[in-house]
Amino acid sequence: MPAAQLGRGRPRLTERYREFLPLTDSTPVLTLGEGFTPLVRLGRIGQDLGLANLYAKVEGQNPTGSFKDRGMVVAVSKALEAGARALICASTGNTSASAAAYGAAAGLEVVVVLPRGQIAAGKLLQAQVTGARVVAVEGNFDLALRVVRELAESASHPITLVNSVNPFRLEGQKTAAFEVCDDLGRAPEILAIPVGNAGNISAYWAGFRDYQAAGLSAGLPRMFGFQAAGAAPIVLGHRVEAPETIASAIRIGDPASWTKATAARDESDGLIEAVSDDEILAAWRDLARLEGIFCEPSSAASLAGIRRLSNEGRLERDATTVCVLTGSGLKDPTTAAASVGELLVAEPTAAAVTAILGW
Ligand code: AN7
Repeated sequence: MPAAQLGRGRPRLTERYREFLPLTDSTPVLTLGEGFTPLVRLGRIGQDLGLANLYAKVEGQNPTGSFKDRGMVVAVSKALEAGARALICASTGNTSASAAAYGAAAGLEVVVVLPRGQIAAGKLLQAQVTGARVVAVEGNFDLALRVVRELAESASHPITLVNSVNPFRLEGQKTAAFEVCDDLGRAPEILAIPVGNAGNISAYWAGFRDYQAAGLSAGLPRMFGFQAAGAAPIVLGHRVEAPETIASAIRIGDPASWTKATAARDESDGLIEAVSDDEILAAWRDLARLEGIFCEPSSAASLAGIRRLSNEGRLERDATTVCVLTGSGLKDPTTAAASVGELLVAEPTAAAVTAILGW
């Protein structure tokens, strides 16, 4: 297939930012339509908090419903270029959904190793339906990652590890920072983001720096990372053996990109703090009810953190603040179902519906 864009349709992410990506003329072209996600002003929540310039980067609008697609498209393209036949990853759910989809599109075998019983229902189904072989192991994500790292090193046939320890993943994920700058016309002053394995905060920071160095954006944000309180190794300064939080995507006790994340924090005059499950769920509910944005619970850690800092008087009111909402709410129907009331049931008449609504 020719690499050229046809007509005036939607551009391809890997073309739009090609100069910043490790792609060559011999890298196969692969796309599911990743990137170009909206930056949405959080008008009602911003007003409540007294923050005039509060935005969400809605990453749930990627092809498999999370930001992982930005890095996966690059990692799988490079795996194809290198002659890989199979992909492998560990995951809290979104990486496996993305790897399974891009692997299917590329015609590669995909194996995902997941912590048993800890994956949101939608994510597990995505991997299964798109044809990945799913292996559930007892234990947590950190253990599963250890297993796949060993497998990728020792396997007798060419198999590519597509966790974020694969450098092409973070290269692709930088594109989200480029988009934020393009939409705002400059870098934001604060970038708030959930932190799990700590790849994304590292990728954003690298992206903001690259874009500024290329003369394409002015300024650099302070990077504000938020971990769930029960899975906050970077905040505590030590590994967490049994991480626990309702935010299953970031239930990680030993982040692979720990050092990069603390460098991003320190170089940007930022912070990495913990938010409780209650704070996460409150932010998640408000994003849906006040802004119409249905993200997954882990994603709301970014807004939960901003809300806490705002309430503590630690934010400048007019600072341009972007909360990254990393995944779609449809991923985790179980948590969603537990948060809503009983369905109203009525006879199919206007009178019966009127009565049950109390109008
Ligand atoms: C929705 O899928 O680690 O700090 O295996 O799915 O870059 O790890 C997911 C992580 C935030 C944290 N929000 O990003 C996986 C996985 C959502 C996520 C994160 C994840 P990183």
